[in-house]
Amino acid sequence: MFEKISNQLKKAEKIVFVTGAGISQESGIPTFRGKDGLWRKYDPMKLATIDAFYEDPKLVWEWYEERRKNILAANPNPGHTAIAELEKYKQVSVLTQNIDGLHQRAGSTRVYELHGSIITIKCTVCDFKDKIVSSFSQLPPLCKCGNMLRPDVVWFGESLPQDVWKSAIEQASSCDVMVVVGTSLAVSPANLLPVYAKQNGATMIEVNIEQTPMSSSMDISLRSSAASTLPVLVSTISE
Ligand code: BV8
Ligand code: ZN
Repeated sequence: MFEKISNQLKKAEKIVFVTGAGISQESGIPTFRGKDGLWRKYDPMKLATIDAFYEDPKLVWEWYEERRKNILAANPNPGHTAIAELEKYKQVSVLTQNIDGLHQRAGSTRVYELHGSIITIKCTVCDFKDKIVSSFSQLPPLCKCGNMLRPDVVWFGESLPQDVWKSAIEQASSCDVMVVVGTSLAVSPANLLPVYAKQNGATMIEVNIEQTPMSSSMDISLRSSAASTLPVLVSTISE
């Protein structure tokens, strides 16, 4: 599977992963655009935008609470654990578009959440921010200051957290190997990260059950699943 680049993999010091909803699919979390896609049932522009939130905060909160319950009941899969395991052998960073926290639960210690986190909430007005520890008695939940709380995620039309985005560009621009896993690369600016890595001469690997716009510019693009492929990648590197 990785024979042709096993030397680059063994020599590599810094490996950066860019992950999307596809890496959590085998944990039972629906992807956005696949056949089981979340957005088959819901219209993304209807729910994952600030306008949608102010138009119908209860509906948007119900969507996130349904997803949060699903995520809390899910477990990391062998794809997540392989990436965490690789930290024993290499310097590893994970630039994830996912808000499910499964990389951290699998043991990864350097995770950049480009689109925020479903287990954190923040106030729409004051600077209150906290982890969600239980379910809410009412939706939308209110802050002590009286204003509505919202999920601490990045909605369409909102910019990514500047510090996270800056670090993500630094990581992508300074890695020896980039592994792009389970993302359709449909959403910007996250989909620029593989371009930064390629521009800086990284060895490019893609693991995705479908073709993506960058498949043809990868050194290796595997049409296979994250949970079955990433453990093979790690054993190739750690041999
Ligand atoms: C910004 C958090 C600017 C919330 C998400 C037109 C109109 C409006 C906006 C735009 C527009 N054109 C461009 C834009 C910009 C927009 C954008 O890119 N839109 C797209 C849809 C065209 N981007 C933004 O708005 C971003 N902000 O640009 O700000 C700005 C600048 C300055 C000042 C102000 C503003 C913000 C984008 C973040 C949006 N939030 N999520 C939530 O999750 O609820 S995006 C959402 O999509 C998720 O984060 C998700 O991760 C992300 C991308 O999807 P993927 O992860 O790639 O998932 P997908 O289902 O698409 O693909 C899964 C892949 O895995 C598939 O290829 C599948 O085949 C594969 N797969 C499936 N199973 C497996 C597998 N692979 C391996 N193994 C498996 N088992
Ligand atoms: Zn407040």
